[in-house]
Amino acid sequence: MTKTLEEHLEGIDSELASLILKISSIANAISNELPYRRGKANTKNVFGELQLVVDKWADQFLINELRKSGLVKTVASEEQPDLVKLNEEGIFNITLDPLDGSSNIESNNLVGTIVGIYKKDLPTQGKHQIAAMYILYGPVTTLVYTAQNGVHEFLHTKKGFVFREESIKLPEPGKLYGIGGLRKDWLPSFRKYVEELEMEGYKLRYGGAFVGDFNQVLHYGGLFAYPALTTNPNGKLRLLVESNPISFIAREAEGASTNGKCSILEVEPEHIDQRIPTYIGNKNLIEKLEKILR
Ligand code: AFP
Repeated sequence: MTKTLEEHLEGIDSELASLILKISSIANAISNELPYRRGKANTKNVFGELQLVVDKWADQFLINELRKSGLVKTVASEEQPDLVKLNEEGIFNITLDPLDGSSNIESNNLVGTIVGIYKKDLPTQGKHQIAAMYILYGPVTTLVYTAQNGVHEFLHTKKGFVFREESIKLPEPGKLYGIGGLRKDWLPSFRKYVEELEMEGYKLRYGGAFVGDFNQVLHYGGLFAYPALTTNPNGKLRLLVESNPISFIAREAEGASTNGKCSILEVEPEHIDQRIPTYIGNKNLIEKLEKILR
């Protein structure tokens, strides 16, 4: 019989397992609301981006449910200007991108939820995560998690999340690349590197939701980047809520990440809304890229 997420989590710390299960149950509720919570909220987040009704709702819903769980001390969310304190006795500190890629809602492309889990106080380096996960609301809702026990994927079915693949590793050689920002704004050295990837047969696939674009790299191998731009040296992605959890999952899947100089997981955050140039993928591709960008 196929294992459920709950059964798969039996081997890990019971409080961490409860937290991952709690987040998985919330994800289902979010996916159910996507057809109904449409339109713009006429407010901006701390990054100056217009929020959607569904961004704000998902953020509040997740925070309220995490508060009720009693397991979480503090949350850093993409939709909140400051750290949100939940329970003084909570064990975990969480980073949250409640609805990554929400501008994809209009065109019914992929969106997801990204979570980083820490015991240390936030903000701190991504290497201090004890677990990370994402949920992808695609044709099938899937959940990917690591609790430093490999990277595992589950499919949402009538029985809840059921096991799909264990100990996923980025396939070698990779097949795909997906890169954000305008090509004219990429650094010339990076543009040349991408041209070489194309010559080697890597195919472009870019969907505009980090969680979906990374999920392709996880399954087919290759490179995802939201690079440093001549117009914006820090790129677009948020270190705490986006780049760190995905870098942590990539490392567990035998991939790597860099900001151009070092692993993203080593970067000491200076503030919670810090952006970072983000390059994630197969180790050999990241090593080659670092040599070019350093
Ligand atoms: P939204 O949540 O505003 O859609 O942004 C998503 C995101 O932060 C990340 O998920 C994507 O990789 C990136 O932005 C896409 O940015 P572009 O729209 O510039 O391609």
